[in-house]
Amino acid sequence: MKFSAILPLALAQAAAAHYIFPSINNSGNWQYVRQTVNHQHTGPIEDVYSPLMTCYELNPGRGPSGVMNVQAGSTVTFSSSPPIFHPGPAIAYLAKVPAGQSASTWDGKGAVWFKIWQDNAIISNNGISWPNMGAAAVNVPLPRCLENGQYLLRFEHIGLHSASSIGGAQLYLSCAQINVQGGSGGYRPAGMLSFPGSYSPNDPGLHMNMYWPVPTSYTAPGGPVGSC
Ligand SMILES: *[C@@H]1O[C@H](CO)[C@@H](O)[C@H](O)[C@H]1NC(C)=O
Ligand SMILES: [Cu+2]
Repeated sequence: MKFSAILPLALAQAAAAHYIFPSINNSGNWQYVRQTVNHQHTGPIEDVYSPLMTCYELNPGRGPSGVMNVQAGSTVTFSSSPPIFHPGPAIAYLAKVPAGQSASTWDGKGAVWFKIWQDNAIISNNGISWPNMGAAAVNVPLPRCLENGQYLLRFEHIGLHSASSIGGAQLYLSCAQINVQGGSGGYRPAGMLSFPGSYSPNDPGLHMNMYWPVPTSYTAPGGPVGSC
């Protein structure tokens, strides 16, 4: 009888094998990153139309007071707790905080986001994988040519293991509050995006069978990365 009591717990733990991104550059958890709804259950967003797609915030519009000073052209390192467990891309977006507003309180709504980085799939005859698999920390390079000022930095990981069903892709994300210094300016976004708004459940990067037939290419949602 004891075994039958233990088994459901083991299954529950396996089902909860998700992850959160609570800190940048080994700072305190939620010190510079807005605390997310999943900070305890660590589960994903599966409805890309959810208002939670902006920053998955527990208390929208009430971020921590911390805004990390970072240099344009340097790296921001997101921690994953536990390490990234599902196969799929990591993507980083920025949104510039409007004049007169603060990175701690701005809501990040509207077509204000642009993609600055993603890690590209590694494809072979045996299958598709991504460099972030198993990573406890992921480095996001900031472009040298950003405008100086405050931004929200939205880090997203998409678990594609169940993406053969519509709505099966699992989105894990959080937003860090940063103040960019030393930028040369002139960054050219490839497009301005909204979260929610710019992803569709039918996007080929969100609805795909990643196992079979082995994909010959992968296009992440949100369009291309911009350039200097
Ligand atoms: C953050 O960490 C990266 C290395 O992971 C380092 O290159 C960068 O300078 C750090 N930024 C700050 C503001 O400490
Ligand atoms: Cu999971």
